[in-house]
Amino acid sequence: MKLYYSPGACSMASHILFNEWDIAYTVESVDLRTHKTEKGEDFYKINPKGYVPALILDNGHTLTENIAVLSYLSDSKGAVKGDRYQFLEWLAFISTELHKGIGSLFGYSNGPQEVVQGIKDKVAKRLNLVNDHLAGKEFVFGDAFSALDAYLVTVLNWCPKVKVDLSPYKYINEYLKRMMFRPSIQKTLQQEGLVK
Ligand SMILES: N[C@@H](CCC(=O)N[C@@H](CS)C(=O)NCC(=O)O)C(=O)O
Repeated sequence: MKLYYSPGACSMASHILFNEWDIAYTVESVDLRTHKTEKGEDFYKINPKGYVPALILDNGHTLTENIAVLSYLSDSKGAVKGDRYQFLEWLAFISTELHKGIGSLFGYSNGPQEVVQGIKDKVAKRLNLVNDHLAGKEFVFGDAFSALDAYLVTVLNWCPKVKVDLSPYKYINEYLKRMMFRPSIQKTLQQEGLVK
């Protein structure tokens, strides 16, 4: 399998899973401003959508969209342990509410303050739900690390950069601290050049 990624972007969730589950993989980075890959290819020719993640499967097919890519990786490892629909519910929530909510703040750093505040207020409501959910839990879903943790850690990692204050969320902070000790996460952060 080959993953097209950009350092620290949502594609990092898949990268974490490769390391967590010892999946054989290669990666190639994409410059999301020029849409050129590390090898100088036009990324639009690989993924006409122009965004990461794009996962090239061993059968040559290209899979995009985090919900599909993370479900595929989870299924290939038989890693959805528990109610599949609850798993999908969380995956959709992280993708459409958190990823798209927090992620949209990157584009608005100099945007109108009322727009920025409106997005932040909505994100805060979603983070409150996550915080309550994590009370007394080690992982987002069930009793093992899953794609949901890989994805949640990836999007929470953006918060300081877009000035979303995580200090009010006790359980999220404790969770993040634990997750940051995880070898698969440390390794991925290093491979993507985000820590030394
Ligand atoms: N709907 C896609 C969105 C993926 C996405 O937002 N990718 C961002 C990085 S986190 C990106 O590549 N943005 C560059 C662009 O849109 O051109 C998914 O859920 O996988």
